[in-house]
Amino acid sequence: MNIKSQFPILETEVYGRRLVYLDNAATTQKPQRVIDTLANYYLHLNSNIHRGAHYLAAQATDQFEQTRLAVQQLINARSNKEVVFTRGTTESINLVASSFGRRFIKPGDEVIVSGLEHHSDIVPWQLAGATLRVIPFSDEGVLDLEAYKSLFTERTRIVAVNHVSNALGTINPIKSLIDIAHNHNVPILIDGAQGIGHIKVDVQALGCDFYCFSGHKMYGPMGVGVMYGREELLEELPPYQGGGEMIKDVAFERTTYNELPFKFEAGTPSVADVLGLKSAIEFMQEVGIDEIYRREDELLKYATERIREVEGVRIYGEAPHKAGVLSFLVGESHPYDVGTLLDKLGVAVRTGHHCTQPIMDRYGIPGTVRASFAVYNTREDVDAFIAALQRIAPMLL
Ligand code: C6P
Repeated sequence: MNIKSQFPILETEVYGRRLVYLDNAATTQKPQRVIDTLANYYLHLNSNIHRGAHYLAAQATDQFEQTRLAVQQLINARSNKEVVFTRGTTESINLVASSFGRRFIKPGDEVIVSGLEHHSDIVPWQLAGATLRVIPFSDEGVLDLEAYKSLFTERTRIVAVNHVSNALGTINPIKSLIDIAHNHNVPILIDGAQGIGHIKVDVQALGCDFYCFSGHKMYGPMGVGVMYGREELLEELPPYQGGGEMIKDVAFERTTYNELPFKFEAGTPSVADVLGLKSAIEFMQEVGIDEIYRREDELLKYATERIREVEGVRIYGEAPHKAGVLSFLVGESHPYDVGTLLDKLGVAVRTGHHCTQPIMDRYGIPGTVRASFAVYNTREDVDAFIAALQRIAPMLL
C-alpha cells in the first residue's frame, strides 16, 4: 500500500525543495479520504444534528453517531455512552478537571501529575484548585515509579499522566500507573494526545477512568477530540457547559440534564470534523495500528542512529521505550535557529518548549528542536533531514 500518495499536501514544494514534514506531534497531515469527507459534508449533508425533523439532519445525525461507534470500537470502550466529543485533548482535560473538580476537589486536595506533562494536563488542575504533586523523571526521561507510589496521601483525588511525552517521546508505563492509582482507590486520567495515533489503546484492558485525545494528531481534522470516561464515573459528574443538547427539561426554577454522553455535549458540535475523524480511523485501521507503530519505531531507531553521526548534537529523551519523537539541540545554538535553517532546506520540525516548560526547566534549557514521525514518513525523509542537519550544524558550532 502506498501510504504517502494518500496525503496530497506531502507533494508540496517549499523553497524549491520537496517538503519533508517532521512536525507530526504538532499535527499530522490528512489523507485524501478525510478531506473528501469534509467537502462531502458541506456539499451534501450540512445540517444541525439531533434536532431537525428533515432528511439532511437525519443523515448527518446518523453519521455523527456512527463515528461515536467507530471511536468506541477503536478504543474498545464498553459503551458508546462513554465517548464524548470535544474540540480536542485540551478541552477534554478541561472538561474532566472542571467537572471532576467541582464534584471532588476541595482547596488543599491533591492531584498527582507527572513531570512530563503538557501544559494542558497541568493548568486545568490548577484552575480546579488542586495542589499538584509531581512524579519525577530521570535524565533519560523515564518516570520514577517508586517516587510515584510515595506521592499518594489521603488528599489525593486523581492522577493525570500522559501516555506518550510530546517533548521527549517516552512511552509511559500507563498500565502500571493505572494499577498503582487503583490500588490507592484513586481514579486516573490518561492524556492520550500522543498515544492514540501511534499505539493500540484498549481502555478496558488498561482499566483507565478517562482517556483524552485529539483528532488532528491521528490523521483527522482539527476541531474534534474525544473524552472517554468510565460510565459510572461520568454518571456522577456534573455537566461541564450548559446549553442546548445537554438538557432534558429546562425551567427557570430548575433544569434536568440529558443522559450520557449528551450531558457533556452542549451546543452545536463540529459535525464535519467528527465525520472526518471516522475517515481517519478507517485510514488507521486499514494500515493497521500495529503496523503504524512498527513503521514509526523503525524510523525512530534509524533517525536516532543517524543523528548521532552529526557533530554537536545532543538528544533529549533516551528512554528505552519511545514513540517517534526525536528532541535535540546542536551545540549551544538556540533551537529556533536550527529550526529556521532546517526550514530553508525544506525540513519542517518544531522548536521551543513544546508546551512543556517544566521539562525544559528540568534540563535547564530554553527548548529543543523536535522531529516527530508519522506513518507516511520514509527513510528518505530521515536521510534528507540528516543531510540538512549535517549542512547546518557546522555553521552553529
Ligand atoms: N501538543 C505539540 O506540538 P490539543 O492542542 O488540544 O490538540 O492537544 C494538547 C496536547 C495535550 N497533551 C499532549 C501530550 C500534547 O502533545 C498536546 C499537543 C502539540 O506537541 C501542540 S503544543
